Parts: sequence; C-alpha cells; structure tokens
Amino acid sequence: MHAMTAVSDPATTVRNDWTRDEIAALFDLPFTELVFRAAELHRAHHRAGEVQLCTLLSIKTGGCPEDCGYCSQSVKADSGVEATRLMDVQAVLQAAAQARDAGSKRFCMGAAWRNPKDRDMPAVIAMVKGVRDMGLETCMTLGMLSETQAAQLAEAGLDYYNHNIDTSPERYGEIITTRTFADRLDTLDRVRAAGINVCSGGIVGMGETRADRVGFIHALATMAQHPESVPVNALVPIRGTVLGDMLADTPLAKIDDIEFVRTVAVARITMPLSMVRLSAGREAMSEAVQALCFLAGANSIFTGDKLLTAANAGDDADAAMFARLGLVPMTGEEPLRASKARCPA
Ligand code: SAM
Ligand code: DTB
Ligand code: SF4
Repeated sequence: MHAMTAVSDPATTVRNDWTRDEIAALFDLPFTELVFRAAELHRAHHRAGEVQLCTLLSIKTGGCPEDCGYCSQSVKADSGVEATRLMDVQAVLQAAAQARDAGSKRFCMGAAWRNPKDRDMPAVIAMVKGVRDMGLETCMTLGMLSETQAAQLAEAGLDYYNHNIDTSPERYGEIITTRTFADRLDTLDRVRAAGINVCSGGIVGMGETRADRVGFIHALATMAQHPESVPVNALVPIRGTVLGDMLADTPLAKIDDIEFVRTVAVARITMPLSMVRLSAGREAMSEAVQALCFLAGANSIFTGDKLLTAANAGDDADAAMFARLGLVPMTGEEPLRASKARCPA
C-alpha cells in the first residue's frame, strides 16, 4: 500500500513515493503502452485538446558567473552572447503586452544571475506587479533565492518561480560545478515555503544515461509536493558551450526522439496533475514528434520566436501546427492551481 496524498478531488491520488525501479519500469514499457497510459492520465486530469501558451523574456542576459555546461549565458561559454544590464521595467511591460496580445497566458522572465542582488529586487518586484496587472500569470527565474527574496516575490504576487534541477542528482556535478544539487533543492524549498507555485524540470539530451533520466524524474516525482509546472527541455546545442560543442561534434549523442517522448510520458504518469511543458528544443523537432509529446501528456509550450538566447519555433509555425493537430490554446484554470484554491491547506 502506498502512502498517498489526496491533492485534488477524492478520486484523484498523487503519489510522492515513487521508487527508481518503478520509474525505470515505466521507461521500459513498450512505447505504445507507455504513451497510452500517459494519455489516459492526461485525459483524466486535464483538457487534453488544450495547450498552455507561455512566453519567455530574458530580462538580464549573459555574463553569468555559473558554469552550467549547456548555457550560452555563462561567462565560461564562448557563445557570442553579449552581457546586458537588467532591462527597464517599462520595456519589460511592453514585451509582456505583446505576449498577451499574441494570446500568451504566462509571462516568464529570466535573468542570468547566480542569485539576485538585493538592489535588483525593487525593479524585479515592479516587473511582477506590472505584468500581473495586465492579467498575465507571472513566472521568474533568477537563480538562487534567499528566504527574504522569496518572501518579497510572494508579496509582489509572483505566481511561479522556475528553478530547474536539470538532471539526476548524481550527474549534476558533471554539468555544473559552481553550485550543488542541494543548493537547488534549498531554493525550491524557500519558494514553496513562501507560497509561490514551483516550476522545476530539466534538460534531456545532455549525453545522460537512461538511469539519469530515471533519477531526474524520481527527484521531481518524490518531492513532498510535485512542481505545478515541469518543463522538459531538449538540449539546444549552442556552439561555445561544453555540451553544445560535444553534441555538434558527436551527432550520434543526440537524444533519440522516442526516448524524449518516453521521458515526457513518464513525467505525465508520475506527476499526473502537473503541467508538463515541452520547452526548449522544439525548433529542432518535427511536428510529428511534438504531436507524440502532446499525446504523451505535454500540455504547455513556450511561444514566440525566441527562448532566452536561442531560437524558438515562432507563433506562425505554432499556429499552423495547432491548426493541423486540432489543438487550442488553454484558457481555463490548471488542475493544481484549482485544487489549491479549493483546499486552504
Ligand atoms: N539563471 C537562472 C537559473 O539557472 O536558474 C535562470 C535562467 S536558466 C537559462 C533556466 C533554465 O534554462 C536552465 O535551468 C536550463 O534548464 C534551461 N536551459 C538553459 N540553456 C539551455 C539549453 N541550451 N538547452 C536547453 N535548456 C536550456
Ligand atoms: C526552462 O525550463 N526552459 C526555459 C525556461 N525554463 C527559463 C529556458 C530555455 C533556454 C533555452 C536556451 C536559450 O534560449 O538560451
Ligand atoms: Fe547562469 Fe542560469 Fe545559464 Fe546557469 S543556466 S549559466 S545559472 S543563466
């Protein structure tokens, strides 16, 4: 018997006690069986024909002191990305208005920081308040947060904080050496404690093993409360980054499409109420693979022609894909947010 935690209606149970063996067994299922099970859970808890549209904006680009091996914005990368200062609040609000007019529901602001400085907080807070006032959901990803900063963001009304665990705990040190997996969990705990919704996922296709993908999903699915949003990124190989160069020089290292879809399906099955975001890497994906991801339970994407520094599919291409697949942008409440509104605990 599993220790189950009821999170939504009584018929819905969410497990936080997944074992690595159980997750590995899901990955091992015949592909069509795995996708079928994921699709069943997707339909049980979400409006399966709807996909949430989110838009990214880099509010402070490049010059980051961290050494994340995938990232064009690290000072260690020779990617040609120029370092900028924090954007003006008005310019951010203008970009948010454009995103809203293009039909986006959530506006995600990212800064290439190890952590925000206290002197940055007033501008960041003004951005959260301004974007919220436009009727958009707000998300920020600013690196590590102190307890005080998390409380300030909560007070400003921030809806989500993105902070990815990126890979398995045991692989983390091979990808990033300037912080630890435990540092990441500490910030996630502070975000949770402040009452902000958690967005946490990672990157597939960094040359990891199947066991790492199992460990990555395990770390998310055994959190006391699942992240409300789980972004699954496919590595965007950027020249001048350690991992981008590795992938460009060894094309065989590219993640197999079927294995990517399996990862999405396992995320959906283990975290049935979460929004699973098909995040970076869509530009290099065929519509057929994206369609498989939607079938396997992905129900959120980043729109627009730019992610933070890398290209994204673009609104026209996405509108055409949605029309072709008969998908529509999500308008209503997400299940975990709705359940939160119902239960004060
Ligand atoms: N500096 C903050 C941090 O790391 O938390 C926020 C910005 S950071 C760019 C946000 C996330 O983007 C990373 O955690 C990583 O998962 C993802 N990301 C960065 N570069 C990527 C790439 N080349 N391909 C896929 N995902 C990437
Ligand atoms: C996430 O998981 N993916 C987004 C968002 N959270 C901040 C970032 C993707 C970045 C892709 C590479 C780039 O644009 O530089
Ligand atoms: Fe900095 Fe975030 Fe890029 Fe890492 S992923 S180098 S912390 S901007």
